Amino acid sequence: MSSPVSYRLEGNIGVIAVNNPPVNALSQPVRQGILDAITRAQGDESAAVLIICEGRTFIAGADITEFGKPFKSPWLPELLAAIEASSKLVVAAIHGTALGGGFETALAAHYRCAVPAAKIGLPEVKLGLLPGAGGTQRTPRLAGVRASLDLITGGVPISAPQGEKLGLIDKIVEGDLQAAALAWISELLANETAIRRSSEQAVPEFDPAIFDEYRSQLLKRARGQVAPGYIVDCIEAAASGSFDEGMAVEREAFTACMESPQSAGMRHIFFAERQAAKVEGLAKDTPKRSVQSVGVIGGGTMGGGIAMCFANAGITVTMIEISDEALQRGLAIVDGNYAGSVKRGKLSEEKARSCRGLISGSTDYAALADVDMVVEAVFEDPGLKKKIFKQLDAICKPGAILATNTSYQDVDVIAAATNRPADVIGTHFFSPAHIMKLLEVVRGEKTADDVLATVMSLAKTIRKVPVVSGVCYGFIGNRMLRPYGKTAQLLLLEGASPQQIDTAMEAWGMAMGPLRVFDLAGLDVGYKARQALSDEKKGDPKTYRVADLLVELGRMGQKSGAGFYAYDDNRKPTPDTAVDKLIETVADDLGVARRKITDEEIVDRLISALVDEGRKILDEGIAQRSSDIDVVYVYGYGFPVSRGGPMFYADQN
Ligand code: T1G
Repeated sequence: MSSPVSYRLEGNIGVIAVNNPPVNALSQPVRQGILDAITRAQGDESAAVLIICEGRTFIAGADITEFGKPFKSPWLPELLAAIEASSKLVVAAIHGTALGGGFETALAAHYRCAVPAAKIGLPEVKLGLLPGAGGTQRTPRLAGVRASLDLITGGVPISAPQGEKLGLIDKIVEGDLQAAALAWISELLANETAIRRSSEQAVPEFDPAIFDEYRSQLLKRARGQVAPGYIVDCIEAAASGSFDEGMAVEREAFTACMESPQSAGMRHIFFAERQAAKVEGLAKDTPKRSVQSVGVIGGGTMGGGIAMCFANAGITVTMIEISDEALQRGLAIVDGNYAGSVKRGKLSEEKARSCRGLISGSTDYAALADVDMVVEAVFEDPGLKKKIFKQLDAICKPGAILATNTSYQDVDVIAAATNRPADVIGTHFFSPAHIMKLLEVVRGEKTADDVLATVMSLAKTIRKVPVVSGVCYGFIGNRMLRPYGKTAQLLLLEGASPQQIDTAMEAWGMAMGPLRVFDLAGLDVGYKARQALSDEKKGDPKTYRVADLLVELGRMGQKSGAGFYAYDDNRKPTPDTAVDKLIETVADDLGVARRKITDEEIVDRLISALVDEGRKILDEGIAQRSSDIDVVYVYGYGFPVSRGGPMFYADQN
């Protein structure tokens, strides 16, 4: 099999070209090919060496698929040492995203050039790792301590121009990268530019207090994560000792992270997210419909957020409301969200203005006659949804995709209200829709393949993480939330307080404990749903009596200032003895003996409730694969990514 790395002379410059699609990952053949090429260059007539990549990006990292398997030489740090030791000038030319081991390879070169649109970064921390090939040692020597701490503990790529400002990129080149890089190398040679090895540079001056300052910051920002602390240790070693000593510290820290369950969980989610975007049995080349304009029915919190998702991706949006007053309220929600995004630095003023300019409104469905897709986002009233879909069926052009943003309703029943069930699909966004990344794509019985393929692709365009679900009550996430919530109610009656349950789950890693989640969502939501059910359908009163009594006392949760907790004006939760007394009374009424319950039991029973329902969802074919369920819970329900999702966690423990 031919090597993914080629070597040739362009004049007096040796060109090492990597061609390992899709992202030029540093697989063993790539590492071997680069090593062979740099070794060959030492003895040939080249005066300098260029490392460049074909395809869409410079090397995007070590080959993550090799992790956890027996190691095969050459070892990346050794390869990078050979590049840096080259007796001939070595230049890396960057396009696309030079990430992780890819950027470490560029750092081992003596100089780096990049096109303006290129990005560089060391995102290993997002995999529960740290740069394991000198990134924690070379970066501080070029960019200084603080920038390195920010770049490596944050793991967020930066632009090439930002990299140039930090001293990580030496030249931004325009036009054809290879031609510009070769011209620049010739210039360097003509100027007899000295070889500069980053490992030999001294770390620029820094305040030694920065390391402990950073460690205390991480206690909050990276709660429970292992890798960030190690990263600080490595950068501190770079700043206080020799390169070789620092490399030894980095090696030990990298091994510790690689062997951690956290990294296994985070790597699992990395691949699970990409796997979820693939629909079994759907041909990769299924034609997709063009979606350049979208209608959003409903200008509430969800409708406003959904409108922004599309506008932020450059798609024009028409928001429909029942009256001008409701429409103005809806557009005001959008304005408020954009102002918030600008205030938080998520969007520039200019970007916010251009996106907002793509959203218009109407109270007349006729405004939707030419849109390519409609997302219905009214409240969960099945009769109203069916009425709306009848109207859409009559008004929208043939081929328009009709999507419902329902959390629970039967998409097939909604589709049956139209004469075009093949064009109907569920798109379950999560609140706040312009921030939450998960999108459950609910495939109806008659949903056409091209409609599904279009929406799965569109999800990526609007920067969502799509997961396909079949039709059932609550789809994947909310269906699993029901036994989870019921178990929480039982634990309350059996003796655990709301704050004990929530504190135990948040200490375990959940972003928010179950009772705080229900207070946030509103206890009246479940109450209304239960009112529509017969006693038999409601199930065991132990699983809902407390919540119902709270609602009947006007305690709907955060929105009413009290639910399982009392809330101050800033919505800060405080345990409420009135709730404790109510729980005790209900336990007594229902004959539930109370006892001391350990945090371990709380975690075990609540996670088991999720996993057991997840297994049923898999058995029924509602979810395609167990890793899809993990993606749903990590991206939609605050499950800790370091534990890999409920199904992965259950398999590991
Ligand atoms: N290894 C193996 N496969 C990878 C890969 C990698 N590093 N990165 C991407 N892929 C696959 C991915 O699974 C998908 O496969 C396809 O490429 C397209 O990816 C020693 C230890 C580069 C920004 O963390 O962030 O280096 O599904 O869908 O949206 O210190 O991929 O098509 O079969 O994501 O255009 C550090 C991870 C590794 C970068 C492109 N590097 N990758 O995004 O495409 S650890 C990373 C990404 C390391 C060193 C350490 C993104 C991307 P398939 P995609 P994209």
